[in-house]
This record gives sequence, structure tokens and C-alpha cells, in this order.
Amino acid sequence: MLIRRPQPGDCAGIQPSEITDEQVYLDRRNLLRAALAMGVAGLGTAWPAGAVSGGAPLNAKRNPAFHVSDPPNSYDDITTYNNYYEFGTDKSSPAANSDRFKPTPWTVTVSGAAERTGKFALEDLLKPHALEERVYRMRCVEAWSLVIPWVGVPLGEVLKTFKPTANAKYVAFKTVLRPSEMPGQTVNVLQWPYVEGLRIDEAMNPLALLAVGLYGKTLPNQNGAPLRLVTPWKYGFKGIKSIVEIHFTEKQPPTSWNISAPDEYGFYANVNPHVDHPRWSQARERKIGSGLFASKVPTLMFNGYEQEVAGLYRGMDLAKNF
Ligand SMILES: Nc1nc2c(c(=O)[nH]1)N[C@H]1C(S)=C(S)[C@@H](COP(=O)(O)O)O[C@H]1N2
Ligand SMILES: [Mo]
Repeated sequence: MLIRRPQPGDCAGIQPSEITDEQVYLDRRNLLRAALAMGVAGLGTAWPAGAVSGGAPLNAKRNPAFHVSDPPNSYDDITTYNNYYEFGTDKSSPAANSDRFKPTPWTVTVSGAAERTGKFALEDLLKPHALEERVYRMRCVEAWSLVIPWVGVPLGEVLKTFKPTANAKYVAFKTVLRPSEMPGQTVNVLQWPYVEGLRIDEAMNPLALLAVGLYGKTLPNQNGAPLRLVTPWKYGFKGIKSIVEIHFTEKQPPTSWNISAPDEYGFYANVNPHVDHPRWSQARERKIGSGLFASKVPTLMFNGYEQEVAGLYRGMDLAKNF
């Protein structure tokens, strides 16, 4: 049996050393078979014509300051191979099991150390900001990577509208808790709801993005509709999906993977080829979509965003603060 059952405590269940290209191929084939069974047209194409969710056109202007030399992955790669444990622990689970999830209407509660707090409709939360398209390199802790054209607004610009006070040293995020629409939430692989957090200066860094879309269209459910975090210098698990709460706090907030396996997943989760995961190397990564026989490529410090974010961590021991 090629596909090992996920173990709690693994970020997505399998070690990268075990992820063979053949397995990727089989995952794809299974998904395609499932899609055919559901009568979904258009899977396997590069555009969301027949996608099961998301896909409403967004009016976003490309921000050329955020550009990657590699071409973006296909829509198919981005939306059919990822992690969203609320919909199951296999790479194909999010796309297969998220069709019952209802991302509209959506309300976000803002609380804690800020002058302006309360409940905000998603539209109001984003209103003061024009949507931007930004192409980011993304790196999962499991040593695979993708290039994704996100649509969103800079997180810091949104946070500033709430006027965080001097006590706002961190910002915490929470995913929606909806077991009736999220079958994975009936399984105890993680503590629900999923939670994440950033130090306030990390959150204010211009790279941090609140995303509402990809490839010019609203997010499909499996990628975190309708609102998710994108921090491309960190491992993928910091990118919390389907956010319903933003909380400003003085204390470092708990984070889901750190609660689950504190020795393996730290609060910072910065991409760092020199600090291995206790069970595997982080020195190299497999580019999704690079072909069955492509070899792994070196992972870059801060996933290639060293210039933008290294200053946030000056003087810190990154082996201790992993
Ligand atoms: N709520 C929630 N957010 C989540 C996850 C999850 O299981 N639940 N998985 C994380 C992990 S491990 C990764 S790699 C990314 C993958 O999704 P993406 O390709 O859409 O960024 O989502 C992250 N956000
Ligand atoms: Mo991940």
C-alpha cells in the first residue's frame, strides 16, 4: 500500500521522504476518478471552469513588486493537492470534501487590544483596500512547494484600521468551527478550531497578505474561502484558512500544530533550510507540477524572502525559535 494513513502529529501525515512521485501521480489519478464520479467537468484544465467552489471573478490589479521567476502552478495543482484537515487528512481530501461548506455570508469578529473592535462583514473588513494580485512562492513544512497568484489585501493595512494599542504584541487568528460542513472536524486529528498567530511586526510586514482569491477569482473552499492568511516566508501551516476571528493580544497565542506536536512545529515556522524538522530535512523541496522525474531543489532561507523579513528576527536564535 503506497498511501500510508496519516498519523496525528504529522503535518499532513506522511514524511516527505515517503512522498514518491508515483504517489503524487496516484493521488491525482484518485482525485480525477472521484471528480468523474461526481460529474465534475473541467478538472485537469488550468482554469476553474467546472471547479466545485470559488471562482467568482475579482477585480484585482497585479502588484508587480511581488513577482516570482518561476511560472505559477496550474489552477489544478493549487486546488487539488493541499492540506485542510477540516476536510480530511489526504492531499486530495480538501478538494473532495469541501463542497458542502458555505463561505457566504461571512462575518469576522475583531477583539482584544485595539480601539475599534466588533463584528464585521467580510465586505466591510476589506472595503478600505483595493484588491491586489501577488505571485508568491509557497513552501509546505512537508518539503513541497508551489507558486500561487493570490488575490488579497495586505494584512497590515487591514489591521491598522482597528487601531491596535501598545498592548497588541501579537495577533491571533481562528478558523470557523462548523463540523456539519467540515467532516474533518468530527475527527480528533487536531484540536478544533484551528488557531494561528503572528507577532504584530510580522503581521504588519508588507508581505503578509489576507487572501480572498487566486488566479483572479474567489478562493475555492479547499484553499480557505472566503478569507485566509498568506505568509510566504513561513511554512504553509501558518496560512490559516476560513478566518472568523482576529484577536490582538499581549501574550504569544497558541497555534494548532504547536499544540499538536511542540517539538516539531514552532510558533515562528520560518522556512529555514538549516533547521531540520526532527524527522526530516528541510534543505530541499519538491516543486509540485515539475514533472514525475524532476529532482528536488534547494530550499531558500525565509523561502527566498530574506531581504524582506530577515530584519524581523535579527538577534534571535532561529534554531531555538523555529
Ligand atoms: N484551518 C486550516 N488552515 C490550514 C490548514 C488546516 O489544516 N486547517 N493546513 C495548513 C497547511 S499545513 C498548508 S501547507 C496550507 C495548504 O493550503 P494552500 O495550498 O491553500 O496554502 O494550508 C494551511 N492552513
Ligand atoms: Mo503544510
